[in-house]
Amino acid sequence: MTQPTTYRFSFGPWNISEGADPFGPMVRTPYSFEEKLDWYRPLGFEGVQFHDDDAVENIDDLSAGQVATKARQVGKMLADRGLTPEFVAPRLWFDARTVDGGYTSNSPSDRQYALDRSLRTIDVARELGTPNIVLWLAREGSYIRESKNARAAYDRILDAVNAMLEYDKECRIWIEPKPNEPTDHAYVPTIGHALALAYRSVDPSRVSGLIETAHAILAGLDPSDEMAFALAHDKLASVHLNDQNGLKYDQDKSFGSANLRAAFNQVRVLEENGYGRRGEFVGLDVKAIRTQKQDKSTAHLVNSRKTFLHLVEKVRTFDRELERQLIADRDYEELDAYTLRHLLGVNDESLPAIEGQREFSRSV
Ligand code: 3MF
Ligand code: MG
Repeated sequence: MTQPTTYRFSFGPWNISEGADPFGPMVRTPYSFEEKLDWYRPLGFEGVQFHDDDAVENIDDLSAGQVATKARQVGKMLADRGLTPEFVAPRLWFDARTVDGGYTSNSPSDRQYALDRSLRTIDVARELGTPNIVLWLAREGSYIRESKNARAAYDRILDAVNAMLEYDKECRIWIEPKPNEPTDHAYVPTIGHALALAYRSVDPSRVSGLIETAHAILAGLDPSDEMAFALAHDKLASVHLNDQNGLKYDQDKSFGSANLRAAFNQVRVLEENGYGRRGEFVGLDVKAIRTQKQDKSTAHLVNSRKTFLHLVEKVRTFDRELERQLIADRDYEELDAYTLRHLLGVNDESLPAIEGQREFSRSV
């Protein structure tokens, strides 16, 4: 029998946030980057996810040499704490030159900025000690359909991916699809789109996907099925587990908070397909809710990690023989009911003990 997977967890420094939203300011004071790094191990996390400027502040104002020096220093800060850099993502949605998008901007000089910045991100990743680059294509979309040529946009995204692959023969690109927000519609909304781009690239073996629960839900899709699709292509490089209560702004709720059963199914698909056995991290892209007090700024991370591990236990204790029988009998109604009982941690025998139910069972 193969050993059970020991899961490793990761998050990014932005996941310890201060509660600002479009309607109000911060409600907690920021912790320094070093303070955040000090928390990883005690909270049960080993992997650190970065935006390029999480690692190297003011990256656009520094020379290539300065960027490399700073990134090496951060790499040392990680090593000192027993932490692993998981990936670096170019933050292509903040600068004035990315107002109309990065790779798909209508301005050639802005597109050039986006590419230059992405190559700089690869330098940061190399110095930090990871080959992995995440592309969350934040503004690669439009608010007004007629303002951009969607067909050209796909070519431009592909050109950027290819230029990155050619710039560094070791780097790996993980596309994190999201269907909307901040743009109206994004050009790479689902994992299917991301992997189609991967196969068209100059080196498909180095391009794969990162699936975020909330992003799949916003696309109207089941996150576990999206994960299964990527796993079937051996292209699930990482995950951003969280939760999302319907079609709203991107909520980044704690994992399992809105739909425990969907969370169970994500864990099920990961566990059944050996996700994590080759070192893949369980990433949690969860946000502290605005009402949290300062000293509880990390509870959402701890809770999400615990929920994941409880659900691993639920997957491992699922009655496989019963499942096999019910599927063979095509009794999906009972499979549904068994799944709910299993998640509730109850069995049918416990029902008569509930007052009122006793009356009910006697009367029928
Ligand atoms: C946006 C996201 C982002 C990305 C991050 C890394 C704030 O919806 O999920 O997190 O995950 O920028 O690519
Ligand atoms: Mg994310």
